[in-house]
Amino acid sequence: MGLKIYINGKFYSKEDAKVSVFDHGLLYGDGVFEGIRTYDGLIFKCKEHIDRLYQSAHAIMLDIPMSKENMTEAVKKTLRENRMKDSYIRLVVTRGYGDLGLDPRKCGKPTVIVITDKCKLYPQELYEKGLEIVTISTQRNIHESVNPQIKSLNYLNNILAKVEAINAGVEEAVMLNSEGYVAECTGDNIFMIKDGVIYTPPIHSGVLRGITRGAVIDIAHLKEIPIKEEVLTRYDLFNSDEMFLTGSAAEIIPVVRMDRRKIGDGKPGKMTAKLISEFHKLTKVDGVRF
Ligand code: PXG
Repeated sequence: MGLKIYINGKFYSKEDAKVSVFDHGLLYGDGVFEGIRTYDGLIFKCKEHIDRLYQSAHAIMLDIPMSKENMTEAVKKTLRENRMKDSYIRLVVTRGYGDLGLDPRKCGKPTVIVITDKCKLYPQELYEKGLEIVTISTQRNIHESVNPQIKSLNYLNNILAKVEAINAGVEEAVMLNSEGYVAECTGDNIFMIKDGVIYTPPIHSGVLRGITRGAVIDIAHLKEIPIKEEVLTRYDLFNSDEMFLTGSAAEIIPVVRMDRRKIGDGKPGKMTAKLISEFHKLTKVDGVRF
């Protein structure tokens, strides 16, 4: 049995799962999405992801034509249909079928898509050896134009940054905000540790309020590890003892080099390892069964 993809209440094979060329999700990137993980039959931080999807939609005045409960059911149903216990879910809501103009009023009904796939983490080797990252020149979107909190289908800001990272021969990029302070990576939040304190940029630095970021903050509080949301510069990162990135796909991944500077002793740090192990414990309990 092949993969089944949910579109507007029906299941389609991978080959038949298609949307119209008049869908404003395609024409303008007009829509929102979520990336969610499941671990051994549990949807990790399910409520948080569903809530964020509806908040993104609300911010762009997109009325999702179903309740949060029904959306959660659609996700569960898709997971059961595909018999996947450990997977990556892509939940997409587009403005829907319209005409060639921008006007969202021309779009009759949003398109709701649920795709489940195998988890696509970075190669295991990078979790063991740590990642190298570079600062790139594409600034993170400013909140007055496209707020980084909106997980919209328009990810060109992040893709341009990713292209710069790839051109530099590495996998991830540090994006700065318009004031030159550290914001986040292309699909991950950024953290550093200095003298036993964990630091991450505050939301007003122009970052997505990552759900994995939130989980790390919760773990730190629970384990009584000091954690601060503080405006950070590249200098702070260069001189940190440990660094790591967080995201639903990447989970927690250590960073060992940034802009050719060694971070700490150039190996994944001990506190990072502790956080990774606590995070894995959390994925076993914090979720909704499907
Ligand atoms: N920042 C940005 C800009 C993101 O898009 C994160 C941080 C991490 O947030 P969560 O809630 O996942 O902890 C994201 C989300 C991918 C992929 O396939 C990942 C994201 C977005 C798009 C694609 O790796 N991460």
